[in-house]
Amino acid sequence: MQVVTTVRELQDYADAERAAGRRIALVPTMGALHAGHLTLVDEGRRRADRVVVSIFVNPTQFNDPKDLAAYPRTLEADLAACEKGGVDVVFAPEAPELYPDGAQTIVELTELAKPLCGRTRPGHFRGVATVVTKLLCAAKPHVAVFGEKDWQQLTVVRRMVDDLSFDVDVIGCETVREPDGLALSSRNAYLGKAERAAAPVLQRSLTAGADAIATGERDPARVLDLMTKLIDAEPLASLDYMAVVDAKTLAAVDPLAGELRLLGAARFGKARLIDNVGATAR
Ligand code: PAJ
Repeated sequence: MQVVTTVRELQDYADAERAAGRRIALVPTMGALHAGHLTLVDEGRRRADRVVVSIFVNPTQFNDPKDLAAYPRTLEADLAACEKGGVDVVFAPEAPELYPDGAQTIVELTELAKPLCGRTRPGHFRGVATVVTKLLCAAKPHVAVFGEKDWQQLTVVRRMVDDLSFDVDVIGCETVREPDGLALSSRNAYLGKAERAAAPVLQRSLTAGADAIATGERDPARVLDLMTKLIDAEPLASLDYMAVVDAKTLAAVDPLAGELRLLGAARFGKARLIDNVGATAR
């Protein structure tokens, strides 16, 4: 496994692999790798000949400097996990490599970045879209693999790739969960014992909403009310948002119809956790 830190080296690698007729998969991450990230690596290996994992705690997507400072950095363990997972190249640049002095180009989505996490985290998706653009230009992948865990991010990336005609297939992978339903997340490390025990309420409430839709509920307000009440009943949870929206456009749907996504965010102590599940209303 190679570790490269400059865009030039990664582009040279990509050019050589492409010239040899090999397909490249990119798995963008911020490190602190867990089993969720590693399923993306597995998917990349299934779909390409070479897997590149980027590890970069992207400063521009953190709207809170304290959150950026506290974000777990575990490069040694991450490299070992990548090696074990069959990764070919880890791209681990320092910030000035991706944001050189004088950089002023940003990528911004006008609508998809506004609701849900965009409301609580202004500028977050601008940072995500900008860094993912840079990573695609650096790794020149045939496929880029993302988790459904960050549904709005996946939606933003798909839209951006279409809008900018990036020649890459975006693949979404199912959320990997703990046995009690909690979605794996680097931020779970912030949970105290009682908060950890309380945190699965987020997935339980989303699933309760999806079940209501599956059994015929078509009023989004009633689904929202049901989900919100479950979160409110957990004293250690503080609700950020709950929503039921069109899975692709993230727009409100009333009455509920078609492919839907139920998304939620809540704080448990220092950790702000997000999750989502799908539902279909026919
Ligand atoms: P990060 O939070 O490190 O996540 C990297 C990728 O792993 C994302 O595509 C995310 O959706 C996926 N992922 C996280 N937890 C998962 C789980 N439990 N199951 C399946 N996939 C999971 O998302 C980012 O980094 C950044 O915003 C990034 C795209 C790298 C841009 O900086």
